[in-house]
Amino acid sequence: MSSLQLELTAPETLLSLIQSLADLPCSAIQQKLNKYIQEKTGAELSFLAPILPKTEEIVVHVVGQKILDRGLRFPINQSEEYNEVLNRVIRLRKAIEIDCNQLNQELLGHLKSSINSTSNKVLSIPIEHPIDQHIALVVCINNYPNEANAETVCTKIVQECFRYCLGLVLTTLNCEEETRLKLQCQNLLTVSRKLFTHLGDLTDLLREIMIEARKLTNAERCSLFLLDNDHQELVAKVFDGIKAADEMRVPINQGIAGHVATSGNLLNIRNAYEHPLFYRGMDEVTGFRTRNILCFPIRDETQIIGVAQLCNKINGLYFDVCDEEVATAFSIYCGISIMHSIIYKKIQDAQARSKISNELMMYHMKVEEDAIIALLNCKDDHSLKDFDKFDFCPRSILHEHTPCYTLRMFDDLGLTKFWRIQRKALAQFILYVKKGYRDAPYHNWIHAFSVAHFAYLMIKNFNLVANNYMSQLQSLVFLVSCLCHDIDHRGTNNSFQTQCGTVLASLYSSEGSVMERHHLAQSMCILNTDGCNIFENLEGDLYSKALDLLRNNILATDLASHFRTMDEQEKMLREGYEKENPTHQKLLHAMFMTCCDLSDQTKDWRTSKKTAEQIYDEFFSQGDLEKSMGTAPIEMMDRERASIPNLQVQFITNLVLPLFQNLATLFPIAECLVKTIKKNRDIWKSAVSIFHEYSKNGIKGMDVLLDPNVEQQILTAYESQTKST
Ligand code: 7OY
Ligand code: ZN
Repeated sequence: MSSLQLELTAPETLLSLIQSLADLPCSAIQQKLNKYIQEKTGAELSFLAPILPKTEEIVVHVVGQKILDRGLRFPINQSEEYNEVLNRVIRLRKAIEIDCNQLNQELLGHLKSSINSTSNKVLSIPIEHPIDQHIALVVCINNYPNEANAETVCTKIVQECFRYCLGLVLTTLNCEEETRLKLQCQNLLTVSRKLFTHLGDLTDLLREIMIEARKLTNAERCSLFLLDNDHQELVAKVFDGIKAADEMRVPINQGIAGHVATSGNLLNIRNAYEHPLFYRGMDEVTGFRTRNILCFPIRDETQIIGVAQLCNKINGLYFDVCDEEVATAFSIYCGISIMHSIIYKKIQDAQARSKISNELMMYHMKVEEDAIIALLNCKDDHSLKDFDKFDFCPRSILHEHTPCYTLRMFDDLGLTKFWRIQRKALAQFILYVKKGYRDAPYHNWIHAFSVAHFAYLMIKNFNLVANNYMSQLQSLVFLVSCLCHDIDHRGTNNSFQTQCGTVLASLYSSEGSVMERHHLAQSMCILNTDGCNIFENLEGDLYSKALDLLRNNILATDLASHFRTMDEQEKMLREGYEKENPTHQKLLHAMFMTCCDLSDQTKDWRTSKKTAEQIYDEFFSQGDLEKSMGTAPIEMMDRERASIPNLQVQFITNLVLPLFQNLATLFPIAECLVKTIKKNRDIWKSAVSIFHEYSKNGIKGMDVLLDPNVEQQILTAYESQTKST
């Protein structure tokens, strides 16, 4: 190169330059441009320093012909001298000549290795973006010819070159920045997947987090602190990949980590020893020399839960904006996975606690060995005739004899023998189930016993097993289901649980049938108790089949479920029951369960009345409870408003009667049940006007029901009714 040309470059020269740039990666483009500029201006070295508008940093990728391992990034708003110069160049839109030593250290290192001369002049030339004022490119040239107007000529040459090439350079740069971001995202996703496989153990997870954080940012060391809000301290459980012998605690207002924890802002410290918050003590003890630090907060959805601290950028002077970006994104994954891990641990603890309290409960529920022996030795000397007839009333059995009669039902149906059930396990199971019932007015053990008795009656009188309406397994589970179906009932219904947000509702309300799911869970709990598992001997898939049947049966006792399937049941009976059809079986068994549950209405009038007393006692207690909580109970549960005989007539007409009429279409001998139900309903009908008279005198339904004189009045009214029709 002889001397600088003042005149403009021939268009062909620039056009062929552009042509040679087509479809090259950005680094190659920069190499060609540098070569062109060096040749044209006689500069010893030149490089492009594009300013990224988003992050306001300068990135140098190529110096002369040398492609750097990684882009040198430095923010233009940082108060280093070189930046001052750059800022002036950008602000004044004017080329400025400076001394080499004013350059950024790291950049200077690269320049020094590429130039021979000792002259250290640097010319920074702004390249203006034609549209967006903010984007400018700066090209620096070192050691250009020492001529009077060299500065102006160089600036002209460079600016002219970029009038043609800027668009191409910017587009390629943008494209490469996008690619970098895409890779960064992919990296983060891979890392997050890794983090989510370590949720089981928080220490494991924290160690993994540190390893990944170091890899992502190329850091020498990493420490992680969790915030202990109660003590206002930062706790390092794992320190730099090595499990600390003792957890290290730092007050929240101390040091760099403390500052980040309290301010919530990321801190990128280029020179640790110059930073006022840096504590040298640690380095002095460990012999490690901290050069720079990238420290960032880790949050859950609302607050800061910890701080991560990265030390010493490997193959770089300090952490750049890219590292800051990665750290910020990474910290989000950390926060989520740490929170998940903590919640996971809490769940496990809760499960363990629940298991322990279950064991405790079972321990205190424990039935005495003597009671089991007594039950096993009980004789049918209080033998009852007609125990297996539909008009037998199980409520008439002495309460202390009920376990013995329960055992007798299993024996009488041949279930104990067929399934080779250990008598001791069965006796213990029965006593546990009995203990599982509370003494609610209606939903107590006697209800369970009478429901089971009706199942026994159906199996026996309809000959369900021999007539292929049921398998031996279904028959066994049917009886067991009835015994268990209301276990631990609290005398309040499902809508009460949901409305009051009881613990049971929080467990089951999303699935519906809150109480029934609880009855099932309690039954499973007893089955899982030592010595109680009467299904223990069931082989192969019979055990899980039994549990499945138990579940279907108990859930079917929710009247809401009955109302949902009623139409289907009727359709099935209209179109003909198919014994081998599993859907039909399930529908029929559900119907059987409802029949058993409402079977009190198939007994004599005294039973129907006694049942009503208990049910309204329970209903009105719930109503009182609701009133005390400030909500209005439904009429049926409001002792001030409920008209008992009317409710009974409706209940029997709309629910009980159709149910048993359906039963009788399949089993004609059930016709006697329908007859009794109708009679009970008619007696309740006769009671309507009597209750009405009393209510005129301000006497409430419950008091009328319990009045011994009323019983005779009702029957008299009924008899005169039947005579007249
Ligand atoms: N006889 C009964 C129940 C009145 C054998 C329950 C109700 C109650 C009424 C609609 C629904 C209910 C109503 C059983 C028996 C047992 C029925 C569920 C109840 N005579 N009730 N009753 N159930 O919720 F119109 F409480 F478990 Cl009166
Ligand atoms: Zn029940």
